[in-house]
Amino acid sequence: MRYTAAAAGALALVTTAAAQNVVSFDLNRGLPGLRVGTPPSATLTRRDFHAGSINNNITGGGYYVDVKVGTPGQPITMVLDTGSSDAWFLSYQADLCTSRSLQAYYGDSCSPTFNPSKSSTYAIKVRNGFNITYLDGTGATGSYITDDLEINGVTIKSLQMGLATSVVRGVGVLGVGFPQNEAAVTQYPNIIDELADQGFISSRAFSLYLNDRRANSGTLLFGGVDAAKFIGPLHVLPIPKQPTGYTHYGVVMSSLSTTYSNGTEVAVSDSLVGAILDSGTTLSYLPDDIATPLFDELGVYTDYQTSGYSMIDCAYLDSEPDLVVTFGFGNGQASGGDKFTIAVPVYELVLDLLGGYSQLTADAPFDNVCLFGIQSSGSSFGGSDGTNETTSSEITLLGDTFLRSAYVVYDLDHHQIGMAQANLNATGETDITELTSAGSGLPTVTGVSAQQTTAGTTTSTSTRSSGTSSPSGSATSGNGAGQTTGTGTATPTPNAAPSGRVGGAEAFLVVLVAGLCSVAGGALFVL
Ligand SMILES: *[C@@H]1O[C@H](CO)[C@@H](O)[C@H](O)[C@H]1NC(C)=O
Ligand SMILES: *[C@@H]1O[C@H](CO)[C@@H](O)[C@H](O)[C@H]1NC(C)=O
Ligand SMILES: *[C@@H]1O[C@H](CO)[C@@H](O)[C@H](O)[C@H]1NC(C)=O
Ligand SMILES: *[C@@H]1O[C@H](CO)[C@@H](O)[C@H](O)[C@H]1NC(C)=O
Ligand SMILES: CC(=O)N[C@H]1CO[C@H](CO)[C@@H](O)[C@@H]1O
Repeated sequence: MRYTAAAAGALALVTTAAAQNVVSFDLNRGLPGLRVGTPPSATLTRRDFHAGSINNNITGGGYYVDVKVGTPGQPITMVLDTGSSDAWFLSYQADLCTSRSLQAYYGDSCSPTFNPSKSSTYAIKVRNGFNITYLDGTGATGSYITDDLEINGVTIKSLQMGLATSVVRGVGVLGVGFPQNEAAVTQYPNIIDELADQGFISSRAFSLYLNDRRANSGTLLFGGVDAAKFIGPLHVLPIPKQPTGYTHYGVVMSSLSTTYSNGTEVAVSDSLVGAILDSGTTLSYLPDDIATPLFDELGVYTDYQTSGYSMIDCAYLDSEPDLVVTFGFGNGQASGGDKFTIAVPVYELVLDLLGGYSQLTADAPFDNVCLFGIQSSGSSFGGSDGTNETTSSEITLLGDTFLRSAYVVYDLDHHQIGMAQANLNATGETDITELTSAGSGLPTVTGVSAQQTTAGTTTSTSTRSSGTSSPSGSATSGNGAGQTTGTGTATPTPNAAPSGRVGGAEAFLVVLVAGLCSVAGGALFVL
């Protein structure tokens, strides 16, 4: 079964100090069911092509968690998604899982399914009440149920989840977003709420470390932050509130640049935009006016004719190991958060997955064609009429291709994001600080002083910490020297952005989320 690649990794326990209320487990990286079968639509419009046919295949899959549902526990694998808020999995009766013709049609088969009649703790919550639609146009419908969910030896009792009976994709989703973004008519306590309510963690917060593209697994840590896995201080960004409340993990992105090995930095953008951190999206998406100059700088070619995908010369996999794309965040003020940068090596953005798609790559101006890890949201999420449409949604989604270079703390209680450059392939002891809901924000935590396993990659990021959002948290932890030294990455000029534009950024995020709702029925998810 093609799916087995996704479920291959075993759950691995990460040891944590016994006194701490944290729940940690490994994430497995792998391929979702490949979808190279007949596309759902005979006419390959750009959007259909993107969403319905080969997207999962060429983007290389997502990050998976292995859980058990019911009593006795039935093993289930789910995609971890910070961009949505419902946990759901496949019923053993799901249409896709029971129909060979549907499997052929969607080019996918099912991961392990759930049989409610074999669980003594199962109950129906809202019959036929589950209906989620993701940004890529796919979705799932079924019933909301309650049952026990076991993750890494911790059993959450009676968690509300979706049991899908109609799906187009053979794997469920573990949404860890704000409950306000649930697909349900009536909001309910989701997995983050229940972990806190049932006393497993002291704050509705978790940390995500996806790790190097070439590593097989990352770590999801509920209720804590691990200072061994990032470099320098953990920077704090407020999550902008939306008219409907806190719905997405959005932050203010304030600059984008490229930096060459000789130290030359080329500014690509200094616009303030609202960016959504979305682990359920394998690529990253920038608005056209930021993506286009970046593409020009790196010689990225866009296939406007068929797929809309942007592609890069595979030579970048090793020709320029020190070339980085630098993402700036915050505006140094309370409204926008600490000003700092995250450096993403260009080789992390070169995805060698297009081998089977020569029809897409024939016109590229280079011989070895790789998918670029950053796409324009204009070309990818545009209309669905198959024309060379102009941008209809200028969204900024930072997916796995960005998130692998960052360590990110999602704090739902304080409405804050903590972020720092990831210490890739971190080995050895963890250095975990428990997160609590007390205080006004995330604690001050400092990671290691430098990337621990490799030389050659420019990873220094810190510029300065804003005094304005200083949290009053208690714990301080870390085993490294606090200050990073600038070794050639971009140093955004403090106060370069006029303060008045922060409002613009937030307004943009409002528009952006509203736009997404109209496209996607409220849920944000692309695989
Ligand atoms: C699910 O919601 C979508 C969008 O609102 C709607 O088009 C569809 O008919 C719904 N499906 C079911 C089974 O209710
Ligand atoms: C991380 O480990 C992988 C192999 O597991 C290796 O290919 C990669 O170069 C390492 N990355 C760093 C930054 O050390
Ligand atoms: C640094 O390298 C880039 C890319 O190779 C080149 O365009 C630029 O002119 C170089 N700058 C200096 C000062 O050598
Ligand atoms: C589509 O739009 C792009 C960007 O404006 C342009 O470069 C390209 O030539 C257009 N392609 C077609 C087929 O019109
Ligand atoms: C990542 C991945 O599995 N890519 C595959 C996509 O499909 C083509 C054609 O079947 C394969 O050659 C790739 O290996």
